[in-house]
Amino acid sequence: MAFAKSNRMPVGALQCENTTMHLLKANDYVAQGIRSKMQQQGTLLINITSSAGSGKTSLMQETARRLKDKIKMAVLVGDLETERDAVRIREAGIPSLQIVTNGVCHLEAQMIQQAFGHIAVEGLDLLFIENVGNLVCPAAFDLGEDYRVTLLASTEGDDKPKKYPRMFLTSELMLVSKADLLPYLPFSVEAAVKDAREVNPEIEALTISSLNGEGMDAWCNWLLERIAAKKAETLAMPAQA
Ligand SMILES: Nc1nc2c(ncn2[C@@H]2O[C@H](COP(=O)(O)OP(=O)(O)OP(=O)(O)O)[C@@H](O)[C@H]2O)c(=O)[nH]1
Ligand SMILES: [Mg+2]
Repeated sequence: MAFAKSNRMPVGALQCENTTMHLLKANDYVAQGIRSKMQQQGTLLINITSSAGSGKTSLMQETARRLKDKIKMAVLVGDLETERDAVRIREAGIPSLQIVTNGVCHLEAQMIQQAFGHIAVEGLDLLFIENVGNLVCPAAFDLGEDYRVTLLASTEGDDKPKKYPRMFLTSELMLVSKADLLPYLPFSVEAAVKDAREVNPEIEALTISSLNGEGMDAWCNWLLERIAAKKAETLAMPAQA
């Protein structure tokens, strides 16, 4: 007897759950290797996440313009297709490598590991990973980062932290981006920060605009403080035999 569509169980749900567990265990193992490599060389690793189009690449370009003469930095950037973001970042004056995921909606640690064979990361003070634009899947994959920074654009609506809680739960900093548009939109920064802190009481928040420069000094200082702390940690480590 045929079942009504609404009564059908999702096929394969349990198998999917197990597969994901194994995949994530393998991912975490590789991520730990990346973390220890970055620790050895004193490079701060930041994973930048957000929905598609929230301003990640624009932020990478603007950060490069402001910091490239002070520190050594590079960006790995993930997208389903095209080299466009890496080209934009290189035009801002720093090395960038595009990781084309061929349809995969997030970056995995093994992709970062492979990328290390194609871009010089030794001696960097700061390495950004611009993740694929997606507030869901990238939240599950540790890339060995020191900090996860999530952009929430004023154009997306202030209700997103509770709707996509895992991303905000696993982030240390939320950047409310496209702040130059706030006067024209029904977006409350206060409501977004309140929601994000109900999900993750520890999350820090800054309001930024890559277009008019608002909040960029605070963002660059946030980075420079953490770069200095990472260097100090590496210097304090016992020398390798
Ligand atoms: N008004 C305004 N527009 C911005 C700002 N930052 C980025 N944009 C615009 O938003 C659009 C998307 O910006 P991107 O930097 O490409 O966003 P993204 O998050 O890298 O996009 P994906 O990599 O495709 O997920 C572009 O048209 C940018 O010009 C900003 O601060 N203010
Ligand atoms: Mg981008």
